Amino acid sequence: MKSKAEQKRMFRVALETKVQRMFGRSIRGVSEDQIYRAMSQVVSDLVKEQRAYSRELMRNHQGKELYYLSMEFLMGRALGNNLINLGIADVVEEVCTELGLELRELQEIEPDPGLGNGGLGRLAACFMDSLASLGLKATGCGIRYEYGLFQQKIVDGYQVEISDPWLENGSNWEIALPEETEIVKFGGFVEATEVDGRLVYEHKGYQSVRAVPYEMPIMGYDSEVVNSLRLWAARATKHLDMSLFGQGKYLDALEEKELAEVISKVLYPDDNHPEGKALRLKQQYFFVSASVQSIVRKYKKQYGPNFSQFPEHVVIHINDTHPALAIPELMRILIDEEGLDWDQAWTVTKSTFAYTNHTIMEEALERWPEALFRDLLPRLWDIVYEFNERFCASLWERYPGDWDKIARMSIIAHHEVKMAHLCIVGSFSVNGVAQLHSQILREQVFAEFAEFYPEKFTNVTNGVTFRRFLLKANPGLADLLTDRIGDAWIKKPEELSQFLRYQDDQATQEALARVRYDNKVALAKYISDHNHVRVDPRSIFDVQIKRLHEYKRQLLNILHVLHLYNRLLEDPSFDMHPRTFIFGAKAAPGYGMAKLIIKLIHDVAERINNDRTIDDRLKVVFLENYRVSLAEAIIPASDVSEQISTAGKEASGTGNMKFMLNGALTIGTLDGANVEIDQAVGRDNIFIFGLTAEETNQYYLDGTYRPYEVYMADPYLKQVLDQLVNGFVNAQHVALYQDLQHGLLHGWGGMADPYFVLKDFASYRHAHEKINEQYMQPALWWKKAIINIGNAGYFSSDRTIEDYNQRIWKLH
Ligand code: 26Q
Repeated sequence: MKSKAEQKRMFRVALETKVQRMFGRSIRGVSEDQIYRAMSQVVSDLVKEQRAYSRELMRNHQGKELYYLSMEFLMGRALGNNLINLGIADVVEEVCTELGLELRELQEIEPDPGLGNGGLGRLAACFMDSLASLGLKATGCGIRYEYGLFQQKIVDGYQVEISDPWLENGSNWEIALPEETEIVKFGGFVEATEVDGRLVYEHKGYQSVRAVPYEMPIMGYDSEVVNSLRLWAARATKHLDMSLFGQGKYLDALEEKELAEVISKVLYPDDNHPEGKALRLKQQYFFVSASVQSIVRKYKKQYGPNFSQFPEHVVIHINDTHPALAIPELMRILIDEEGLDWDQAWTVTKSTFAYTNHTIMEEALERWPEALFRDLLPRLWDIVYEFNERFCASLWERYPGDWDKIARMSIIAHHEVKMAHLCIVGSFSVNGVAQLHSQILREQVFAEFAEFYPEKFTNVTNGVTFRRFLLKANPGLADLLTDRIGDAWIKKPEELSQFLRYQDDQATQEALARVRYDNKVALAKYISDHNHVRVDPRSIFDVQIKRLHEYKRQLLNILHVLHLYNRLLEDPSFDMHPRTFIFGAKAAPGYGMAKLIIKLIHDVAERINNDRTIDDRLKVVFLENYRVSLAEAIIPASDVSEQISTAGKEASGTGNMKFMLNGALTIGTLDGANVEIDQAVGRDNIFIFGLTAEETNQYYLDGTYRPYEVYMADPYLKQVLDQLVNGFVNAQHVALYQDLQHGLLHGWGGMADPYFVLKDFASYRHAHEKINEQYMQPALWWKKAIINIGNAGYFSSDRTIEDYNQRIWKLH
């Protein structure tokens, strides 16, 4: 181990040399952007050295390897994370100071790659961190989107989407591997011929696309294993044929190239809502086919062509149904290319795949039209069809004559392929992402499958990486923890429970309050720079940051804010600690109601923030372009975490865990992982309100919910709902919120207020009253914050990965 002074000297020399070699100038003569580029190159060199060493170690590794297939990996910026994982963050910080630079500012230059929408994509990224940190061999497989999730601008209170060309200036964190290109085939037809008494299938008349892998090395914290995130880019198979130019066909050739490359062009911006477009299906097959082909190729190279051992060396995890085509794709490769018969191929396949479901909502389950599927993937269609025939036959044996049940469980029905059914039948394991979610899957959504395959169903509660969301995002708190309980918590999350000993210690409570205050000052500065609103760091920072969705109920939050404003205006004795409500959320571009709610938040903010009569006691801020790096800035500065989804709708939530870990107190419904957070901290240390999942489910079944009656019976609620349409919220545009209000009170053909915003309003209001009372008692509040931090260990993705490994993957 080199001394710190030596490490500093070496890093400084490496950086200065890199600057000279890249730009032909000395470090004094280059811009901050150029220094970032040089520094990221130096750090990426170190990571690659480590990776080479790790691969040497692993060369003869015979154990099982995990492939984690996901359409999304929402990785966040790499520089700071890699510095931490290399163990040189403070060395580099000091070198920067010597050079008159701010490491924090350099980090801000890195584009934040948005290769995911929200929870599902971020979970995949946390898993990559924990797998490497725990020393487990794993490869993430996904798509190298040229454009990530759109960047959000707010114009006059409305969301405007701007493209996100995150690769524009190249990336230092990836390694191109064109020699490992795979070919993916679309369209055409299948011809079956008999050869030596067996049917051989040939795919003809197809179009092929090249899949070129780019690997991003994934370092763990304090671990020798460096894993890879393998992202596939689509390229045309043929180069532009200049001879076509003379024939006037140059444009046709160009068009063909564009058609191939469009596959990996852009991430679909839908979250919890399947968009049934042909291009989306192409994306799915593209990355799944390339991944499975390369997995099989690597297996054969290492173990030869005997596939009976395949499941002992390979486990493929599919992150929701988006990569479900991997199942028939493996069947295809084993049968058509490796010569196995159906039963042999099926024996291998059904022991290879594990599937995680991330959504409860019926309407969010993926289905593909038969015609689209068959035209685009004719050979896979045949396989899925056969697969379904055999599955239905087995159902018939178990439930003879029960046609209705068989029709409900069938993979293909009403000319659609149900991807979740394909996953359940084709995997050896099916899991939900929080206890309540898994229970709902077992008892409601997939009840019939759980009866048929009881042994497959399990739960693995989600988790988040403490390295990014505490150590990196909140260095002040990390230092405080390490000062009190040592630094073992970074690798052993359960060690955080040692911090519980300090819950009544006044010095620790005050130190925690100071850390929070400093973080709030920093966030207040950000808000003042970006929103031109002055917020008081002594006010309660009450935060809701997540995708905008009706079920997540940002509407409930903003209606309550409006209510508080009414109280301040009307009741001079209203005793409220100053509050700052902070929102961050992107709406899917096609989701009109979600976009309207963003506008409503802005209209309410505009009205409140400009009202001098309330003495700055209430502020509302919408932070534009919510993304991973912004989450890292907001969460450590948050006092209150809003986790207020309609009970039974949020599969787990993971933001809830990040807030808890940083000592914010949760106001939430008994939904998703909130249920387990409640159990971990105890009811005194969380603000629970609202209907339970059982109650909402009962209303859905019996249809007795009457929001209009709730509205008429609660004058506070009536007031805010009336203000939506009477010009109070937006005097210029009175009609804007009429539809919204109508939907809540009467519905649009369907159920009125299906997310129970009105029904939960009163109990939400009361929960907020409790927050107000308790925040004004610092000894009580900070004790609760410490209890939250001390009980967060369970919600580490290290624990989640250990659970997956024990129950499902069984890696060594
Ligand atoms: C599907 C087809 C076509 C286009 C888009 C999609 C699509 C894309 C993203 C469907 C769903 C998603 C994302 C789902 C998601 O993020 N779910 C969240 O997963 C988290 C991790 O398990 C949970 O914590 C959240 O509760 C859940 O909402």
